[in-house]
This record gives sequence, C-alpha cells and structure tokens, in this order.
Amino acid sequence: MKRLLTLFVIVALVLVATLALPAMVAAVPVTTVYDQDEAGWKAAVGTWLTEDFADATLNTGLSVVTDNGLVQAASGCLATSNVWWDRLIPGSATTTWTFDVPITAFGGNWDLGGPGGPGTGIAVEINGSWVPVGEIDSDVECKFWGFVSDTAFTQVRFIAGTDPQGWAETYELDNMVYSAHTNGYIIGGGIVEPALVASSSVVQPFSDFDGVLLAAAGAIVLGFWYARRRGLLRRNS
Ligand SMILES: [Ca+2]
Ligand SMILES: [Ca+2]
Ligand SMILES: [Ca+2]
Repeated sequence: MKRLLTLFVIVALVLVATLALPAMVAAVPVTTVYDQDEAGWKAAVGTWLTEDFADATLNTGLSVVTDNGLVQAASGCLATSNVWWDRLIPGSATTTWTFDVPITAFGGNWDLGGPGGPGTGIAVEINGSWVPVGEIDSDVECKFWGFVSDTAFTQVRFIAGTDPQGWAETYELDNMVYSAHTNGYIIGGGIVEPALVASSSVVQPFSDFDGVLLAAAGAIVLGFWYARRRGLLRRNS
C-alpha cells in the first residue's frame, strides 16, 4: 500500500518538474534589438500600428504614465511634426507605456541628441519585472530604434540610461510603432482586427505556470482518491 502511495507522489512530482520547469524558463523574454534598422524591424513583424502623436489622443488600447512627457511640436530634427517630448531623470522621472492587448514588438523614430543635447541615453525595459531590452544612444538624431520579443508583453518603460554625458535625457519620439504579429495576433493598417479584440477580451484565469501546478495538484488528488477507493490507503491497516 505504502509503495503504491509513494509511486503516486513520485509520479506527481516528476510531472511538476518536467512540465513546470520549461514553463518557468520560457517566461524570461528574449529580445532582438533593431538599432537604426527600421526595414529589418518591419520585415520581422510584418504588420504594425503607428502612433504619430499628431494630437494628444493616443491610439485605442494605448496608455501612458509619465513624470514629464507630453505631446507637443518637435524642437529638433523631427521639427515638421508633433512628437512625444519627455525628460527622463535617473531615480525620479520615468515613462511607462501600457498596451491593452499584449504585443511582441515596439519601436520608433528617436531624437536624443537634439533636445537638450546628448544626455544619459534611454534604457528600455519590458513588463512588470522590467526585463532590460537595451539602451538608445544619447547622440541618436532621427533614427529608428526598436525591438522584437519572443514573449508577449503589455508594458514598455523608459528610464534614464547609463551614459555619463548628462544628468538627464531629454528626447523626442515620433511614429511610435508596435505589433503583436509574431504572437498569433494580427494588428495592421491602423485597425485592430475583430479576432484580436475577441482574444484580448477573454479573461485568462491562470498563467501557463499556474495551469501546470493546477494539473499536478489534480493528479495528486485523483491518485489519493483512487488509492482510497481501492482500499489501498487505510490508516493502520
Ligand atoms: Ca494620436
Ligand atoms: Ca508626429
Ligand atoms: Ca537629449
């Protein structure tokens, strides 16, 4: 009897180890940066949405929390257009973009070198645990910088970078682009497709990892139930 019970427990533990560990490893996103390679980024994602900051109203499903950022006329090389102007300060001023629908790629046209001169550069991070993606050089002027992730994310955060040239980084960003194309979702042509809306409105009660744990717990409970039913699990028998 005890042997059978031990077998059940071992099988359950092996199930958790083999299923849960790969899920935990896969949870760390791997990102590919496209520094001054807009064509490469666009080829990688296929379709995307653009926020051109023509006015202060952001695209549907896009929101921002910022200490200093705002939409205004450009002052540097992006001067023919309205842009996102911002000043990032180490330890105090950051900007976080949030996407209602998980995305896998993000980028834009950047001017760091013009507004305020070259500063700290910009460190870009994604999602709640703030995985570092890379730093945008402080002397970039009207160049594309973007990235693609193998794991979907819903937040992009800009913080001051590590370049010692300045105490802050004042910058302007235009034509911010983002895409969910590589995640089985399609965003394109400035229109969010119905399939995407339907997918995003489904509330996911568990993460992948939670689901594995739930399955393992279920297997253990079923094992005990089966053992007890078969009279294999009686105390002091
Ligand atoms: Ca807009
Ligand atoms: Ca613009
Ligand atoms: Ca600057």
